Amino acid sequence: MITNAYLLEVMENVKKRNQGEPEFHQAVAEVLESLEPVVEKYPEFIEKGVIDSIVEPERIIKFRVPWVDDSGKVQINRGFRVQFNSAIGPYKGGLRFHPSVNEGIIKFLGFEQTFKNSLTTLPIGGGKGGSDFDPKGKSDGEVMRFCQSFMTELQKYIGADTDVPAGDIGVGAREIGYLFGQYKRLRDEYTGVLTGKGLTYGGSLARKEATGYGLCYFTEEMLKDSGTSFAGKTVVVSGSGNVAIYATEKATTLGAKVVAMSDSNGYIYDKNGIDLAAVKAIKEGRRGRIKEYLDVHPEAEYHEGCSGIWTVKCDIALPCATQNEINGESAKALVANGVMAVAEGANMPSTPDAIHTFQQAGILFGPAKAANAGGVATSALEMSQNSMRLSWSFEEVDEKLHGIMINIYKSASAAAEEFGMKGNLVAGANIAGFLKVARSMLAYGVC
Ligand code: NDP
Ligand code: 2IT
Repeated sequence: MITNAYLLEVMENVKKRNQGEPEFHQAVAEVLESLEPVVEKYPEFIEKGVIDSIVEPERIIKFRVPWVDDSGKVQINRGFRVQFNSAIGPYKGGLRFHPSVNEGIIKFLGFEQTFKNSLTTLPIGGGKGGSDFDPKGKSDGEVMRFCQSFMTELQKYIGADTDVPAGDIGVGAREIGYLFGQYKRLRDEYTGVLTGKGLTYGGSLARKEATGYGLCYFTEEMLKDSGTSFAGKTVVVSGSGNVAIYATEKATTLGAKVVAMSDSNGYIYDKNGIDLAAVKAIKEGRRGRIKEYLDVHPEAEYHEGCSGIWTVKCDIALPCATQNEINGESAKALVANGVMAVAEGANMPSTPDAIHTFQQAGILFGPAKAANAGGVATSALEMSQNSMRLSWSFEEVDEKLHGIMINIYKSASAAAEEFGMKGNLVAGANIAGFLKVARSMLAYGVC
């Protein structure tokens, strides 16, 4: 709960000016609450307008995306790019293609991205974009025509030193290929304007793995501080996309057994441990449904509905699907089943109620901004390699990623302790991420 009168007023203004955008309100409320002790110590952040400014995106771009489907019919989607904050570097953040996308969702993601990117210590500002286009069930040709139309408009606003998009839900290697190809064609330049590119055209080794691996590196640090590790632990991972697959891979390498994964239709439970090669074949290979796991492993179980996955008993839960996928009730079920750590691979997957439940129960909780920052950190490493026109080995990038995740854990822990909330990584990540951005904004004067 926010109690500071000024911050309460800022929150009321955000609600008034951004009506009908509950996810954005949720993201802002959490950060403002964490900042109470910060503005007490540094009143200049209020006096110089930094707080008022940081909740307002620098620029919102919204556009029509017309494309022609396989039957010859014209389809119209909406495209968005929210350039939230460029205080510490060019806007950086993914593109999400999902039917649920709207301005409020992109705003919440861009806002969170600003603090996440700051935590990486790399010079990247915050942005996010996407469309309500649904790639599910579309042919490659349809996805290509959509991506080309989307980029035809977006290219006016982005650039390697201005704004560098990447993937998110529904945007993977295939989409980035179509988007980069169209940018190159229209602008006649070959620069690192997108990250998550294919390895033959400027992509970085280990970018594909980075969010999931980084999530496990972060979780490992949380566990280490409590005198334990992944070894021998039972893990539940929601989702079965990019983040979920590589979180499962790394958790397994670190000695854990992942017993459940999901998609938006349902979840699989395999008491013997998930066969990740089978999941990759279904999801990365043929874009199938998680239910098809049973074709290869009939001894496993499939349950309709994705939220049931939180009733599976586990030591560690890694939500890697989407926002608000763990509500208060699911959090209670996890706690009742003895979960010891929850770390967020997805953006804002836990509702405020769920976070409260975990914190009250004394469970280790790694918030998204910190725990899933490995993806964007490695994107920034891809930008560096593109600028230098060279490429690092997988091991080099992975080692840098590992170091960055350890450092994020340390700075979030240290900030929590410094501001009197030891062990509260939600507050610690918000504060540590905020300070670098806010100090830069102060340096610029009114901005
Ligand atoms: P993908 O598109 O690769 O996978 C998304 C997965 O989540 C799929 O299994 C999908 O199931 C499931 N999912 C999506 N929407 C819903 C929903 N409304 N309810 C239930 N399940 C859903 O995306 P990513 O793995 O890239 O992204 C997953 C999360 O991680 C997102 O929150 C994203 O913002 C976050 N993230 C991603 C990063 C990256 O580098 N890619 C970096 C940091 C965070 P289905 O196939 O049925 O839709
Ligand atoms: O939410 C995220 O951090 C991402 N989707 C990755 C963004 C990026 O620019 O790599």
